[in-house]
Amino acid sequence: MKFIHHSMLKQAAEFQECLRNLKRIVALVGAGLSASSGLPVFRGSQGLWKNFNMIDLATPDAFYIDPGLVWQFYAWRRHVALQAQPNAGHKALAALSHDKSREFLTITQNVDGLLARAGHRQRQLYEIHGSLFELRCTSFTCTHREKNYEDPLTEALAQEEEFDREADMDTGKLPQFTPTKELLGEELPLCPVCGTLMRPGVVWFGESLPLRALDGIDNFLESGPVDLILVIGTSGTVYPANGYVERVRQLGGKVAIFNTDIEAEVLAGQVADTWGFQGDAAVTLPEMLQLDGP
Ligand code: BJW
Ligand code: ZN
Repeated sequence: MKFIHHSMLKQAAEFQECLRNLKRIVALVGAGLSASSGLPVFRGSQGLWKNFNMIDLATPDAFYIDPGLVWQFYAWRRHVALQAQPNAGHKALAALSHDKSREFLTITQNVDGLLARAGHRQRQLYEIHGSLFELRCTSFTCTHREKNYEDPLTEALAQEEEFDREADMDTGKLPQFTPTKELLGEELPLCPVCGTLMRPGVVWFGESLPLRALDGIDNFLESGPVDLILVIGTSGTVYPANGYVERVRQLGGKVAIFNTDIEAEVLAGQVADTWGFQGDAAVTLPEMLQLDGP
């Protein structure tokens, strides 16, 4: 539609004009930023793993009931993330984190480690939902936690051979649903200190977020005006991450949304102090931050 196209160009020009003078910037990142690196998002038709709902698996209850199932889910996520490469969107944020003329902070809900691998400055990167590559002991009396990039984590957690779409199409084979195997305690990651079952170092529903990260973010928000929040590839459904958008608005900051799916009013430029850039964030973000070339 011509109208939308025109409005998008207008928003882009206005955003880039404004961006020059915006000195304190926050980015709030969600699964959509890693989508074009091949990592699935949580909500919507894609948010499935072997017919299980990804949201249901990211809970303490699921782990309590069937740690083997939940570990297979996370082993698969680790495997996919390790195979994936950071995209131009990750790199654009990484570049912004090195821009000495601004104060910048990224709050990421993603646990895939791709922003760090893109070279984002660690001190300005807050992984508020933890990391796929951190493991911690589930014993109440043991404090062991470790960084771990091994793939597979244990022999039993090795990924089955992936379905070779092209080869199998040639032979007329159909993809088959593999029932998830039952795993016993000894086949899962165990604590090297006390032998208890370990768990992924991520934040599940009902769990509290890492206090150090929340404090670091609060410090930034309280130590001066915030000019802009970039809201990238997130459905904004999860508390407390979603609260940062309103907080920045209340501090007088503007909002720029990068998503494949944006409300019509935002696209039409009818929401005050809000820009919307519809499309793959790996394309729109580097374009709007103008960091993709000379
Ligand atoms: C693209 C794109 C492309 C696609 N380019 N864009 C009522 C009952 C019980 C609890 C609560 C309640 N009300 C509130 C709560 C608290 C709860 C909560 O928020 N629940 C709501 C869902 C209702 N929050 C918590 O429990 C948090 N803890 C907490 O609050 O503690 C205190 C407390 C305890 C108990 C009660 C109340 C308070 C913890 C939240 C932890 C969330 N954890 C997960 C799993 C992490 C580990 C893992 O990765 O496995 O975090 S859930 C999952 O959602 C994951 C994500 O980080 C998070 C956000 O998802 P995200 O990133 O937004 O992804 P999607 O899929 O939702 O959206 C993708 C977006 O990208 C879409 O918009 C697409 O359009 C877009 N997109 N492709 C650009 N190429
Ligand atoms: Zn232990």
